[in-house]
Order: sequence, then structure tokens, then C-alpha cells
Amino acid sequence: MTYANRNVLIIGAGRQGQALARYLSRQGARVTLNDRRPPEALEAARRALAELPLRWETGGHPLALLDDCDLVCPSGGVPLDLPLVQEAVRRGIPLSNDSQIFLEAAPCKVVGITGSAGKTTTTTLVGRMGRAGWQTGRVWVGGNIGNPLIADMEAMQPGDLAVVELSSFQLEVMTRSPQVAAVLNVTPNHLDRHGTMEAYTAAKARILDFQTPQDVAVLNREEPGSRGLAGHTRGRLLTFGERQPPQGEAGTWLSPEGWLTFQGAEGSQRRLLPQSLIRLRGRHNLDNCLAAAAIALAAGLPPEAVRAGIENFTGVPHRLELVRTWRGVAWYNDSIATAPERAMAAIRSFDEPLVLLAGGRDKKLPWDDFAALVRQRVDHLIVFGEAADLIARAVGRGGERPYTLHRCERLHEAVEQAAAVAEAGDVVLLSPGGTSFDEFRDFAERGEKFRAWVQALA
Ligand code: UMA
Repeated sequence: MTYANRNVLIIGAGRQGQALARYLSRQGARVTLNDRRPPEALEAARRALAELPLRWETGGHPLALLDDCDLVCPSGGVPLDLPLVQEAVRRGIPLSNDSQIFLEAAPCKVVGITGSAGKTTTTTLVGRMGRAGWQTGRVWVGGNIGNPLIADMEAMQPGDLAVVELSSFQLEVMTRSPQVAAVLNVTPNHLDRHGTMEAYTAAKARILDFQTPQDVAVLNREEPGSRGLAGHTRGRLLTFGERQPPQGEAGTWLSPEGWLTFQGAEGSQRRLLPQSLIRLRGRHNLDNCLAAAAIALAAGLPPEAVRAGIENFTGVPHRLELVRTWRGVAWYNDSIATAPERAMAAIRSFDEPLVLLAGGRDKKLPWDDFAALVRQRVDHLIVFGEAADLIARAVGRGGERPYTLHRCERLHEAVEQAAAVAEAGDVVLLSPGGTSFDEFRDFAERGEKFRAWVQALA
């Protein structure tokens, strides 16, 4: 597709919108960048893009922007039920986004990774594996992880490998799939945006829907949401999971001797690395390693690269990140956990007595399973932010645990409360289960503030 002289409306002037505006503008498109925020709030973005001939429309989403418009590109954070987007659909104006345009134009092999949890760790691992073993060019890592790869398009060469994390928000409008496409799991998440589990699953399935018979799908054998998408595979299927794949199925697994192992479709077994070399905590991280191994092998990387990518990897910031051990208490930052499921995976990663900080903004997800796990595993629960009361009500009282439950307005107070109740040998875990938007710009800012407050404890 060529963009020269086409009128493109980009909605949202965040990272995706800015990267796309730059790319399309260089391709000769006439770009309008629209954001609901007022001009003062967009100063930095305007300065960053000052050299481009962009039209800016800020402070709202007037429908008149659609007059003479050829293409509308909503950013990930822009809901598709926004009247401006709905009106574009009604007028028959096609929708696209940075990831779709990236897939259309990428000159090299692209690996796409999605899932409700584990995307960023798995994407990072596959990137490390690529850097250890990709022979024909550079390896690019980006997408929902934070840096849109459309920004690097002009430097990409046919022999390169691009590893891209895709969110359900991006996939929702996409009609292209990467050559290697992985769905790690599909558990309730973002239901505030997608409405139903069916709609959310359908968005995720789009990563497979447009593959060709030459492509490879990677699915989680042991998680029904991902496994259930097997019917969407158009090419080869590889699976991952802890137990051995059934006969005839290619995939990774953990052998009884403790080796991450690859089984070929014809039944061959290849040892990749011993589990003892994995330095990440938690069972979900074992799954992320098994997934990354399957994805890397699907992309054509050698087994040695799988080992090199996992060995010595200690994790991604804000994901079960050890901040500090102070007075015998280990403080962990898992600010990325913006859904109860994620917080549950974090809780299960520890055997130590737990002080849990949970809260933030609710995404209309069920808290019952989370509450049941808290009653089994958490000694002290500290709830904070908008969802504090909701979580406290779900956990309720009765039974022994949690021994104490404290309510705080803000995260800073919650940190101080945790310092007051934790004893040597405990783990204090920030794994909120809610988003950060009630108090912070994003989960990264929440994690950074948490880190700073914990470092300052004295
Ligand atoms: N905006 C409007 N109107 C609206 C809503 C938003 O104009 O109705 C504007 C906002 O004022 C803001 C811009 O849109 O200026 C924000 O857009 P954005 O939230 O998409 O922000 P980006 O910086 O472009 O970040 C996006 C992803 N954000 C989302 O999908 C919500 C980032 O994922 C991603 O890292 C980045 O692009 C680079 O690709 C974040 C995320 O939370 C980490 N993702 C979700 C997740 O992982 O669960 C999907």
C-alpha cells in the first residue's frame, strides 16, 4: 500500500501515534494528528515532531476530521467505540494502526507475540535468543513493550528479524498476521474495553487469522484459551507446556529429569537447557521460557540460542523485580500486574510469608479467585487506590488469613504500612491487580515511584 498524498487521521499522540505520524509523513501522506488532550499537555510531542508538516487537532475528537479522510489509525489507548471511530466505520473509511502498517511494510521475518500475561517477558526472551543466534542480520524488539517498531522500519533489512509484542487493542483492527504468531494464554483481561471474553478472544485470534500455510502458530497446550485457538492455525502448529506433547505434536516441554526439551512432530527429542539455569521466579516464568523456546525454534533459531537467551536473564523491570532487601524483608515490584490473574501468578511465585499491596483502578474483572488465594497465602493485605474497597469486600473477613487488612488512599501510604507490618523473612509484594491510572501515568511510573519509596525506607 502506498501512502503518498493520502489523508490519514491518527488518533492519539502518544508513542504509537507519534511514531506512525513520523513514518507516514515521510512516506508522503498528509497526516492529521488528533488527541483529546489540550495543546498545553502535548507540548513535548509537538516539539518532537516539529520538523514534520503535520496538522494538529487537539482538545477533542470532532467528526469533521473525517471529511476527506482516507484512513483512520486509532492508537492502542483509543477505544473503538469512540464516536469518531464509529463514524469512520459508518462512512466506510478503513481503519489501521502502527502495527498493521508495520506488518504490511516490514522487509524481514516478523515474530508476533500476544497473550493476557507474559508477553513482555517472553518477547524480551525471544529477542535475547535472536541476538544470540540470528545469523543473517539485526534483531529488532518492540511493539506494545514500549517502542513501536514502525519507528525503525527505514533501517530494517530483509535478513533481519523483528520480534513484536502485540496487544489485543492493536490486534482488534488488524488484517495481517506475522509469519510466526504466538498466543501465550487468553484469560480475562481488558474486559472494560472489549466487553466480553468472546470479543477479547476474537481480537487475540487475529494474530493467527491472516497467516498463510507457510507460517507457524505457537500455542499453549495447557491453557484452554490459547489451545482453543488451534482451529485458527493456517500453517504449522508448535505448542508449549510443562507436560510432554501428545504423539505427533511438535513443541517444548519439561522432561522429568528437569530439562526444557523440544519434541519434533516425528517424535525426536532435543534437550535445550536444564531448568536450574532459569533465574526467574515462578511457574508462569517457566511457561514463559517454554513459550520463548518454542517461538525461537519456530522462527528458525538454533537450540544453542535458546539456552543463551534464558541463561543469566534476571527479568524485566516492574515484573517481579526485586527492589531491595531491607531488615530481612525482600521487597518486590510487580507493578505490571494490572489484572487479578496477574497478581495471582505473582502470589504463587513465593513460598515466604507475604505482605501484599493490591489496588489501583479496577478493570471490571472478577476478584473472587484472587480473594480465595489471598485467604490461603497472604498474611497481611494492604489495599490502596480506587479499588481498595472493592478488593477488601471481595476478600472479606473470616478464616485466619489475611491476619490484618489495611486500607490506604495512596500507594505511598501503603508502602509505609507494609514497612510497619513486615517482619524479617517476609516478602512484601506490590502486585496490584488493578491499573495505575487512578494515581499514575502508567504502570511504569507506579513501579518507579514504588521503587524510590522502598529505597528511601530507613
Ligand atoms: N487518547 C485520545 N482519546 C482517547 C483515548 C486516548 O486522544 O479516547 C490519547 C491520549 O490523550 C494520549 C494517547 O491517546 O495522548 C495515548 O495513547 P496510548 O494510550 O495508546 O499511548 P501510547 O503511548 O501510544 O502507548 C501505546 C500502548 N498503550 C496502550 O495500548 C494503552 C502501550 O502499551 C505501548 O507500549 C505503546 O503504545 C508502544 O507501542 C501500554 C499498555 O498498557 C504499555 N498496553 C496494554 C497492555 O499491555 O495491557 C494493551
